[in-house]
Amino acid sequence: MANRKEAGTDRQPVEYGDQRIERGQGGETHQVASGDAPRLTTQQGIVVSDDENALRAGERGPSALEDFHFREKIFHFDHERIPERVVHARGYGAHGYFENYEPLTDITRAHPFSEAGLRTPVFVRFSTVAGNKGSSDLARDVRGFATKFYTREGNWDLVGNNIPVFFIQDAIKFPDIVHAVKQEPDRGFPQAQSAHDNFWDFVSLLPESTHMLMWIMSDRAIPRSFRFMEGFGVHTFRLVNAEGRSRFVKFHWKPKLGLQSVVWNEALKISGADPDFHRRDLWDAITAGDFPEWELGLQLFDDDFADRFAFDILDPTKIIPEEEVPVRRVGRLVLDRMPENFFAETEQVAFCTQNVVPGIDFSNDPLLQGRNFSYLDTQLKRLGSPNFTHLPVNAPKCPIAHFQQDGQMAMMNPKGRVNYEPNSWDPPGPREDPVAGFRTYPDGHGVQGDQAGPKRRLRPESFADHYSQARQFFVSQSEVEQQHIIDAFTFELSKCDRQAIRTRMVAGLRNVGDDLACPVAEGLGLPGLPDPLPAARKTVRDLPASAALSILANGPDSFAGRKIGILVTDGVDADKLDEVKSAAEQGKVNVELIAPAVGGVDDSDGNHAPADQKIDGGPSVLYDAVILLASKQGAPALAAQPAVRDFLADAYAHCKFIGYTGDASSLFEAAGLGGRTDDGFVSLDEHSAADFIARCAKLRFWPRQAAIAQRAGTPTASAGQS
Ligand code: HDE
Repeated sequence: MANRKEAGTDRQPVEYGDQRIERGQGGETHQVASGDAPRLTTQQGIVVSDDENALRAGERGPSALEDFHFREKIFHFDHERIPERVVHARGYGAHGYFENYEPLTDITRAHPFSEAGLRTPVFVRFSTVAGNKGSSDLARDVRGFATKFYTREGNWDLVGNNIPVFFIQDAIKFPDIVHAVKQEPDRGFPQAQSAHDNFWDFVSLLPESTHMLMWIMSDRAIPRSFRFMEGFGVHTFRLVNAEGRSRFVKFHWKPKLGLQSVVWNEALKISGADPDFHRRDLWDAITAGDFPEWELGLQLFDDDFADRFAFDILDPTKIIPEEEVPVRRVGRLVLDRMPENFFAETEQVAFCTQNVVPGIDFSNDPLLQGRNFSYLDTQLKRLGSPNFTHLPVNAPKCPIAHFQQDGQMAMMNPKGRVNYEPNSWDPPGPREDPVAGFRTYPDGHGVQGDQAGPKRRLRPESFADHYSQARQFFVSQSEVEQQHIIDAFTFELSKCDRQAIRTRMVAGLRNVGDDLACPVAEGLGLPGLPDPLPAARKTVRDLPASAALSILANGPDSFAGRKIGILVTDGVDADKLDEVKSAAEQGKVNVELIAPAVGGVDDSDGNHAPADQKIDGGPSVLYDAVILLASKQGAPALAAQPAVRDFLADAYAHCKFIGYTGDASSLFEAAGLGGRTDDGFVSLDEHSAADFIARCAKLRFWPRQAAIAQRAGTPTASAGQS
């Protein structure tokens, strides 16, 4: 019984600022509750005396099973993870609101569209599709754009993507496309990449995927950030007004900042330099009060249009060109608040395509119909209980009353005796309302009328044209963008081991056009051009180009919201630096200082300027444009650093605008750019910083791309046109 010590008696106080710290006999640090710091407890509320040492029989003896604090802590930790989403595992969310511009009651009775200026709270989650939860933001992939509207008549989930079409026409193929794109099952890699045999094997055997392939091989699949991409509901939906009249609708989100993407080589490097590039961008913008906005657009059409449109409006591999049905902008989405806890909100948010409210209804798109089963089902797997709607992020913000009860983690439990209906109790509990309630649109005429018939597994013939809109997409791109598509096909197929897969894919691309297939075949070094794959329908080659499909035709008219990296050294010209900073502030452009040490530099006036990045932590791929303000004495040391040479060589290769002062221009030589300067290089001795920023509104100096390709002698879009 001797030697028994009381908790805490073997600790010594340590001086450490104003914190109460004690040092244990093994040298471990104990932070003790004092001042504002509350006392640490277990989940059961028992105050903890020691969180550094488990209970042991003797100082060096075995641990005791009765240590409930240790066991509870480890038990909870062991169960911290929930299954990641089978697709769209990596995502990032934010809160905000949808503000309606004008009443749309003639079109829909959905509450968010009922009044001008009405705000409906929303939660939006952006995501990549194929990668696991910890993968890079910059994977070449579709981006999810899922919006939960907490309307006064229940939750409406618009679970869309940043690409308006999909790979498949029938939900039954979804497990196949997802298996094919995710890591191969024997080796467990590659993840977050479509550049592997299984993916290309599958899609080269699935002609209906061709249109979507065009989009994901375009720069749409490597957006600059979530703030600069469009969103699409993809399927045709219905809007229904109070009189029961219905119209078809396709939903669009248009970013206020215009469209912008990175280039592929940049994406590869960003993945290394900052795999969280997109989530950081959203976090930075929202926490700085620069709230991203999108406008909601509707393409509205009726049965007559559906009947005469060249493609089936139920086919999710087709768009309706904006030139044929204009997009009417009806409101704006503003994201203005980050979640307080990533797990509670972004991870646990459960979107379900089946969540529609009165005034919105489904079409018979077979993909949408299949999704309506899948999303509810997957939430049970992920969140572990049918009560996932009790979680605050999923709970509707309107009255809820029903007789569903119990289950794991039931937190909102009905009171009283009655839990069924009909009943004769008083109070009776909730009852149905045939007027205010959701009523399915009695779809039964026009193209939709064909739905009834014998039960068969039959794809409609009207879904059989797989190539015409793929071609339309290609011809709608600028030359720069066509080149990127060619490069992307060539890159991805080069990662396939099997020559037969590469060849089959090129054979499929021949149905899109030889202006695409030839340079890809040449880039792959195929021995010859394969015969085109037999097509179910001949490609319509003269569908008109649509400007809405090009990223470059839909860029911004200013550089606002973008970021400039400024390379500085000791002795940086204080006036120039001030000028750049204030021009950037005026233009709502963000800047970061990149210096030899993160501690910063002393400028020419002897003032200290702290840096945001050390040079190798701030490569130019993280910026939309760069400025070189190295001083005459600082430039030679910079020129000797490989990271600085990469900084410049990459900024050049990625066609960025480069501002510089004469003192810093010696760096060009070091980066191998001597004699290569073009109009994308802007001397800040001759031009003002404001002028530089105004030029940057073009985002990139694209003529450089052709000049680089010409020097390298790489196959180009024009190769197949000869
Ligand atoms: Fe999804 N999809 N999907 N999908 N999808 C999921 O639901 C599914 C499709 C989309 O941020 C899953 O909660 C099927 C098209 C987004 O939480 C799952 C089919 C479009 C998100 C599922 C599709 C999407 C998902 C996995 C073919 C664009 C992320 C986790 C019929 C219009 C939502 C989850 C978030 C997530 C099934 C096709 C968009 C398994 C069966 C087309 C944005 O239910």
